[in-house]
Amino acid sequence: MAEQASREGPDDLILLEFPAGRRGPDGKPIEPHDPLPGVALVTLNRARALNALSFALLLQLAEVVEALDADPACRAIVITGAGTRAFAAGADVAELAAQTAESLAASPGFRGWDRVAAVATPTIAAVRGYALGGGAELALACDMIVAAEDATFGQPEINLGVIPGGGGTQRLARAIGKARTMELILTGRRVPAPEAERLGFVNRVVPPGETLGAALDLAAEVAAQPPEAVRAAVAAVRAAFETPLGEGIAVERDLFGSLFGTPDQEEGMRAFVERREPRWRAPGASPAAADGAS
Ligand code: CO8
Repeated sequence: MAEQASREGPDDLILLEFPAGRRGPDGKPIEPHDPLPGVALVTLNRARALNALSFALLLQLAEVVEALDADPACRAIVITGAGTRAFAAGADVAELAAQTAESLAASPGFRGWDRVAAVATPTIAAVRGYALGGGAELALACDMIVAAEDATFGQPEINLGVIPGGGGTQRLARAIGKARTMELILTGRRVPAPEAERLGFVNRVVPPGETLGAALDLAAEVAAQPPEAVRAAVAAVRAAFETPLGEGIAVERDLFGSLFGTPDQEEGMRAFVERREPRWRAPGASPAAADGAS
């Protein structure tokens, strides 16, 4: 997948642009294509249904994101929704309505959120419009969220007689605390982007047309950092959400130690001593390539 890849058939549930091209202020790709090295753009492509997350879409999403994760050329992944109205308005309610407890447990699509959350590559959600139910949960499964001023988050499942099932009760509680999470999940109230930013689960709020460009620029900044250190940092911070403090600190210490002897650590510290900028491996370059960087 190291070469530029893009799938743009109208029936594809997921579009992939890798490397993604830089966007102009209107969110459209700059011409000629200005690739952002190491950055992949994954688009949920069901705009007519407000990018509702059908099982088929979730499965394709997980497969595409995992394939990117396995590609050393990919250093950061941006996930967004097609169109301007929604990131994703939730799981596909028509499809959900026909499910049973057994069929849900057997469905591979159900694990889509966890599979996205589990990739080692940093992920950023670029959210315009509605991010509701499973859509909000998908954004929360990403490592960072860049939201448009017109973005709205919410867990409206209570209005359907169910509860969040894509990790929302857990990830939201860890992100903003029990009381706020209880309120949002028990009332189904929608949260506008500026409030989401104040609550602390959105990184930044930008004018709608600039959302994708801002997310891609953030991804490019991350993609330009030392790759092993980035993956270690991602794993360590995520551990804070999954382990008690003592265990998380042990995870951090192990990851810290594991970086010693890597090209990143050697180049980073050598550059500091030599009073120059570090030269990190370009996306796709082998670890050996960094040895010649000094
Ligand atoms: N599922 C299926 N179709 C949807 C969904 C959805 N979640 N959301 C919107 N659509 C479709 C509509 O049916 C409509 O299709 P059509 O034009 O063919 O009738 C089209 O998208 C446009 O939607 P609206 O006409 O409703 O647009 P409005 O602007 O009037 O309203 C809303 C926009 C407010 C976003 C409204 O569409 C809405 O309330 N959508 C549902 C939101 C919701 O309840 N989401 C939570 C779903 S449950 C969930 O996510 C559980 C996650 C865990 C599942 C784990 C199991 C796998």
